[in-house]
Amino acid sequence: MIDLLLVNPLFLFEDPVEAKLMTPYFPLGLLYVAAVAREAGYTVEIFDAMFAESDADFVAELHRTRPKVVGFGVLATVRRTALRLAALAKAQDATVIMGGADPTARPDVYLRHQAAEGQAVDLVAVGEAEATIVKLLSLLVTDYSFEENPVTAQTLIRQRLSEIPGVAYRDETGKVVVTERCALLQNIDDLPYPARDLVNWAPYRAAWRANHGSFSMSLIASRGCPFECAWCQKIVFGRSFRPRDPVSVAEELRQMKEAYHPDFVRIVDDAMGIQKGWVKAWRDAVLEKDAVIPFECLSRVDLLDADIVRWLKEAGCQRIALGAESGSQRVLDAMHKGARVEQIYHAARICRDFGIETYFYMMVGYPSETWQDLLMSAKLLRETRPDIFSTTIAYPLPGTAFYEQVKDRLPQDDGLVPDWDYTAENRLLFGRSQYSTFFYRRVIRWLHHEWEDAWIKAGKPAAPAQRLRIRLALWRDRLMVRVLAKLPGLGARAAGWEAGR
Ligand code: B12
Repeated sequence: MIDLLLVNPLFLFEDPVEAKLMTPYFPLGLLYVAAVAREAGYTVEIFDAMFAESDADFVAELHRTRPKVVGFGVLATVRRTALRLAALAKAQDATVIMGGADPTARPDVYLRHQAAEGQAVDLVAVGEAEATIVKLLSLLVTDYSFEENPVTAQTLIRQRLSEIPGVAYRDETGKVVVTERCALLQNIDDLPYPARDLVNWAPYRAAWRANHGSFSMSLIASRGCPFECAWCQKIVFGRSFRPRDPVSVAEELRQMKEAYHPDFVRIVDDAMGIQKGWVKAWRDAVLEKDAVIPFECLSRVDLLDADIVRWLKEAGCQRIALGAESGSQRVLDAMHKGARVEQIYHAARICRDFGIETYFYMMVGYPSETWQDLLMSAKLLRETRPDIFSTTIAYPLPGTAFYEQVKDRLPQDDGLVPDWDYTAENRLLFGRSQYSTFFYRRVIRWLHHEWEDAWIKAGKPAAPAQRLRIRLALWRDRLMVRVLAKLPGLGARAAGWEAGR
């Protein structure tokens, strides 16, 4: 019998987007939770649904490990799966805890969820959870054992829960209680490194190499982001910026290199370069420890200058992802992006000068965006020519300013905003948007063809047949989106998004 079984509830075969991308990363949050629980003396194992074939694999793991507590790390995309697996864990009499961004944003959804045999979730760890999980394990595993007297234990545990910050639970009347937020960790360097040794990396390595030729793992060097992008859910780490000791981050890289031989690393910080001096100190430490692994990171266009980009390059950076979002200053301002369109051009240029690839995140469908704004995004993509880009349709996550702005206009489902799923994403937003789902789907394809065409015009080698195909597709898309933009019903909708009708 083990104390804690931690679960990554993402089955690749259930997620069409992840299955197509085939860039699986094991969630770092679970690995930090595992590391602190283990350090506190508890026995911890992991069930990773990523490459599992069915729920039966999870049930077999429950039978094998007989965990006292089962903890799930959950994003909105896997909420349904997590709740389904939670019911299976509950059936084995485990205490079920949910943690991560989505349970933090809406603990009531989890605690009110009814499975066939009653409620599937006992507790939600709200926010940064390393301190919370140790307190919860102490309560659930060390102090009270459900085996001895389940009813008394339940009552005593409830009384004690109210004293633990960062927890949501149901009181004896069934009401959801959320205790005060747990203070953010003062010094994240006190944390152990993520417990990567608990994960079976073989299928990850195989999937990455088969699909991309190189195996990538992730690492986080800082927590939090002080910027205010209105759609960004900062519900776990907030706006405080807490960098780790650069030498410790370099040492973690060195150990990863030695133990797992990744070909590539994804640094998942919200924005690299918030403190310029940190980047330089980290570059020095990485070089000194011979810890260079080619990596990619995310930054902001207004943070990058030639020094930062050079230091990143020297530390092994191959690609920088940038939230360009839109070519329209008006839309960037509406998003509270805090950056200027010229800075997108500038950042793309410096990265190119240093031989670093750029990946742009673009967003369409943000409230108040017009056809003119979309034309500016197409122009931006043509003129900056990022090496890669992807386009997301704006999705209001709870806890964001964007969500607050539009929540009264979202379709409700049983009093709750419906789950994220890849088909509902569009329905959810565009049920009341200015343009139709169909229109935005065409816009995404059109932007892609503008970008491909610009690369060919800039001299990228392409066979004549391919050039012709892209040209024709571009003309077709241009015509289509222009017509759709003017067609109420099919392209444009009568109701104005900004007007809130
Ligand atoms: C890296 C990353 C990714 C990577 C890798 C994800 C992974 N599996 O590791 C990729 C690119 C795949 C990705 C994809 C997506 N992501 Co993402 N991603 C991130 C990012 C930048 C870092 C995540 C991370 O490692 N954080 C560091 C760890 C230490 O923090 P943490 O996970 O929050 O864990 C802490 C607590 O939450 C808690 N906790 C977590 N798990 C558990 C479990 C238990 C039992 C307990 C007690 C506590 C606990 O304790 C941890 C330690 O304090 C975050 C932003 C952020 N700053 O966190 C967005 C973020 C998590 N992603 C987000 C989104 C929207 C997505 C996508 C839906 C995007 C899309 N359009 O497709 C997809 C969904 C993927 C999927 N199918 O699940 C949102 C989450 C929205 C939500 N409420 O679910 C975030 C918050 C971005 C944002 N600011 O809006 N993502």
